[in-house]
Amino acid sequence: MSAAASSSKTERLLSLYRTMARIRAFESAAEEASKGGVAAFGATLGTQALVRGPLHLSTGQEAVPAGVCANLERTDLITSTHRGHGHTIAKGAGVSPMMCELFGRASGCNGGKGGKGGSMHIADFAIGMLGANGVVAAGIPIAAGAAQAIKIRGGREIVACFLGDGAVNRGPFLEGVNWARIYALPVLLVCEDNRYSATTATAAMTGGEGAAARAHAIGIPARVVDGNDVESVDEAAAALVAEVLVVAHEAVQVAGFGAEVAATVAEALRIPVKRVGAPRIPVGYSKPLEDEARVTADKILAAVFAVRETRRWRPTTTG
Ligand SMILES: Cc1ncc(C[n+]2csc(CCOP(=O)(O)OP(=O)(O)O)c2C)c(N)n1
Ligand SMILES: [Mg+2]
Repeated sequence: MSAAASSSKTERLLSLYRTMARIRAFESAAEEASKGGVAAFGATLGTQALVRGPLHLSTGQEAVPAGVCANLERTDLITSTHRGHGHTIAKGAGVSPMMCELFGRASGCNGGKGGKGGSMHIADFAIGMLGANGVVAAGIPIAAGAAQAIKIRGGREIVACFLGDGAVNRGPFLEGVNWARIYALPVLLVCEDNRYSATTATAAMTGGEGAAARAHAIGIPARVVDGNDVESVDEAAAALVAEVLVVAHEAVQVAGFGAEVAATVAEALRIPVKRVGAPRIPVGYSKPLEDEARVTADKILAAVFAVRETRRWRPTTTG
């Protein structure tokens, strides 16, 4: 390795380490400030603690936000989980406004709503942090929606979506990830697999091989790296960000029956469309058959409405 390459590698590692140290310091301070005020840390009535209410720390998980966010631009966006402090710091938020947010002060980082989000809904739109989220997996459709907006605008930003290993068992994971795939949206999904879903071992409630296997099944390239090794996270994030940008500029393929409608929708969303072959007519399709089917459908509908009519609830008169 040349001297220049070696010094730039040292600079990179120092910068990653600084982010990790900053996150750890913030989490330690938040824990200290919450003593007596938060259930997990011995809440007492009439407490004078500065942080009150829910507080979810990410102590020990610093390498993931540091390694991922080092590959994002300021204009890129992130969504987060209920443990959002580390992601917010790594994306570039100031720690003082963040701590004010935890203290419930108007000077908190949540913009015009400063102090109302607290730990679990911490956000900072100025640096592209769209919010921590108290609902497991809820950040995924938000990330897909934000990425759809970027695509409609013709932007080149990406959205990094942090999720926990517990999120892969919820419906929004399938819906959000599938949506991102079919519309080739610029989303980087980052699953922080700490083997637990809060207090429950994730393996005991997850079928199959977990997040990466599920991503593969939906057609998304995935890598598994050691989340304690910031260099590995950094390298994987760099490669995946590049891949996301390529995929995001890929045309969606439409083919077969209904292809024209799909193409019209995609074009309205300014998504490039590639038509694959001519629309196929289903075997056995013919005009008389279609007419017959329509008559049958009308009869069924009429029957359904008739049943509904007879069963309509009417208030009983008393007295
Ligand atoms: C929809 C929903 N169900 C249940 C909960 C309660 N809950 C809070 S954290 C958590 C576990 C989340 O696990 P994971 O995504 O792995 O995150 P971790 O706590 O490990 O960081 C659960 C079930 C919730 N917040 N939202
Ligand atoms: Mg977990």
